[in-house]
Amino acid sequence: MDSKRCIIHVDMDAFYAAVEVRDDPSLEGKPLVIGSLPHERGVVATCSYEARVFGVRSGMSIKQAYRLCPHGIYMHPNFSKYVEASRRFHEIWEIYTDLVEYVSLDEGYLDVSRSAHLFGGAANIGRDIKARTLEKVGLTCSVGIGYGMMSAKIASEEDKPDGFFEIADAEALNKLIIDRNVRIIYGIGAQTANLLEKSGIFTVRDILANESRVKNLLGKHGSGVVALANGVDSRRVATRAKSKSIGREHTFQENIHDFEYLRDALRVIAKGLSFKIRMKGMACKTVTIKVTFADMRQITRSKSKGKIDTTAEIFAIASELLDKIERRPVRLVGISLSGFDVEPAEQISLFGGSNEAQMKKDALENVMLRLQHKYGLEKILTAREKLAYKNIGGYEIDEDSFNKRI
Ligand code: DCP
Ligand code: MG
Repeated sequence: MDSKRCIIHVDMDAFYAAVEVRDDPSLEGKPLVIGSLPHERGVVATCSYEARVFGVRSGMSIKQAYRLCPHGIYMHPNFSKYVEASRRFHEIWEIYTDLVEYVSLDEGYLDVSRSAHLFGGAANIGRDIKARTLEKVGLTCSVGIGYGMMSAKIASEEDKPDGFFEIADAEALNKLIIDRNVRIIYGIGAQTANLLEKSGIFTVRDILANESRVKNLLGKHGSGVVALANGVDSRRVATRAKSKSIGREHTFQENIHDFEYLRDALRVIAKGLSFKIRMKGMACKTVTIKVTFADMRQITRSKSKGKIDTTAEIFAIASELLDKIERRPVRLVGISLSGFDVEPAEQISLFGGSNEAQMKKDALENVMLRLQHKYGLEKILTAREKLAYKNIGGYEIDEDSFNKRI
């Protein structure tokens, strides 16, 4: 399993400085230093690339920066602006996957292993993120695509600013970094690098030629470093804890007697839920429907199957469960999905496969999913769903509305 991991690392370019330039175009092309002012005590938070030419760097004392770049423009940071910008491009990232690790305001990892095929591949996602971020937030970023987290991060640094770089596999990584300083390896900081240098180990090549020595020198840290130097990188994108169940429900304005009407509501809910879990690259085992009758009595009915993720599958089960419920006036229906410890569907293969009809159906649903994503969920509905949508009177998608991300 897990043969093809696909990780994207995004890092904004000269982040604080870029926001200031965006908001005041007269700063464009100038050496801009964000941090303390030259007469204050303090450091450089960041600076524009024009200031970097003079040797100014993040973390440097502002006095030193001033010596290097006396004609620069010096400004205090405006944190609230950076937080707001960050919120906006995080929303763009979340279009493509829910597996996001937010490293800082301006940097994050996206695990798109399971969703890349929905968007025509990871490279397309990377290009899309760059274009949307520029268009919607007015900022450039650098995107790295890797087969693991370290390769993605190295890739994003490779072509900065406004970069785009891909490292397809361990071989490509090896080629790129073999003669670089050991500090390119994730987890090797100044101290570790020093220790290695004292043993004559300066480059990745030196690590590979001295694996057991490195392991001895670095103790339990050592085998991880050696593995990474060999391109073996299994670190996971650390997202917030996965939920045990995902559900949506709808309360009707008036009690419903017509079960066909309820079925329509379930159809719309099923669609939203399918969309949601498939975007996360998830599938579930159990579908539960919840019904609250007019007298407030509530019941749930569940059914489990091997692997469920499409609208049709969720709806079929929900509909079957609905049939078993006594026919009394209803004020609320909902569906929840659980049992996410199941491997999602394989990517659709264009080359054979035993069940061609099913594959075609899946392919169609994937196209739909992409369109929904692009245009908003409720705009792309099948005729039947359109009717259902209309029938239940503008069903409100829950707070995770996908439209807000468009
Ligand atoms: N930052 C800071 N102090 C530091 C380093 C960074 O306050 N010592 C802040 C300012 C940066 C932001 O964090 O704008 C992001 O840090 P990066 O290291 O990603 O640097 P930049 O985005 O500014 O530049 P780059 O284009 O190199 O990513
Ligand atoms: Mg940055």
